[in-house]
Amino acid sequence: MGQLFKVCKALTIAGSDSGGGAGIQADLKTFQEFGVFGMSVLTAVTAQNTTGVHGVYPVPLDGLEEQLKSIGSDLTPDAVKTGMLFSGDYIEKVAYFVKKFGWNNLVVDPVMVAKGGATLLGKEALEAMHMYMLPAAKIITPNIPEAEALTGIKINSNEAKCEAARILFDNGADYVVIKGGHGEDAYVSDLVFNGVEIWELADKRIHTKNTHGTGCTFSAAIAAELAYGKTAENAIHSAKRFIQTAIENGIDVGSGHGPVNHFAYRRLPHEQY
Ligand code: PXL
Repeated sequence: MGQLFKVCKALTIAGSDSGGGAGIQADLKTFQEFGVFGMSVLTAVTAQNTTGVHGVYPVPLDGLEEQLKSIGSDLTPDAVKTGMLFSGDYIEKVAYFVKKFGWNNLVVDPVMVAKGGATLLGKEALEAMHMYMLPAAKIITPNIPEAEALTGIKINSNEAKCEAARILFDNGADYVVIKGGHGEDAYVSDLVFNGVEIWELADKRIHTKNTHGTGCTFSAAIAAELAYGKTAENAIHSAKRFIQTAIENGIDVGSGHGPVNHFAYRRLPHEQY
């Protein structure tokens, strides 16, 4: 007779990236690397490769609902992350079931635009993000353009970044992580705020075009660590190490913006980083 193992479980609610670098695919690969059992609820399918997004096809809203119920009625995730939520209706639906099933260990990656500029969340959905997702979030992980869109603040100084973090915290997230990847400095500095303390996580900027899936992978790594019962602080720190290694060891597939390397952290000898 086979043995049965108890495992920690994480759920991603996001879009599919046929190219395998971002979205659901990045999330499941990341969960697997952390040894967490991964589950997925799809909001939309993108037709995509390393050269860009060639089409976005939403899953029907009742299909989204059935997926959420299927997970909630049986599988009890230890942590949940959201990525591409597509539109306000989809956000409302997701938030309703997150609350109904008591999924409190929630990481919200407020995905809005793909690297090539394709819209993954309509502007009209910002209101729903504020009303439903931010209050439900344990951790929110916007990049600078997303933090600007969510707060209406132009982030052109450190003070503005802190101000944006405070607004997002006041909106209901327990931890705000504003990622610094979109800057130009030699160091990428992510700002973390928990309502009491504000601190920065810095590491050297890697000059590479292979950064596709960075945001998805980072938030999935946080969710994986939360699924193990790690504190938010420890989960964020560990995810930062994971994504730094994944960017440093990007993989060479496709002719455009290649993906980060999801298996680098586990497979490379640790002396290398
Ligand atoms: O990285 C943001 C993102 C999230 N989800 C899906 C995507 C992308 C970027 O391309 O395709 C499905």
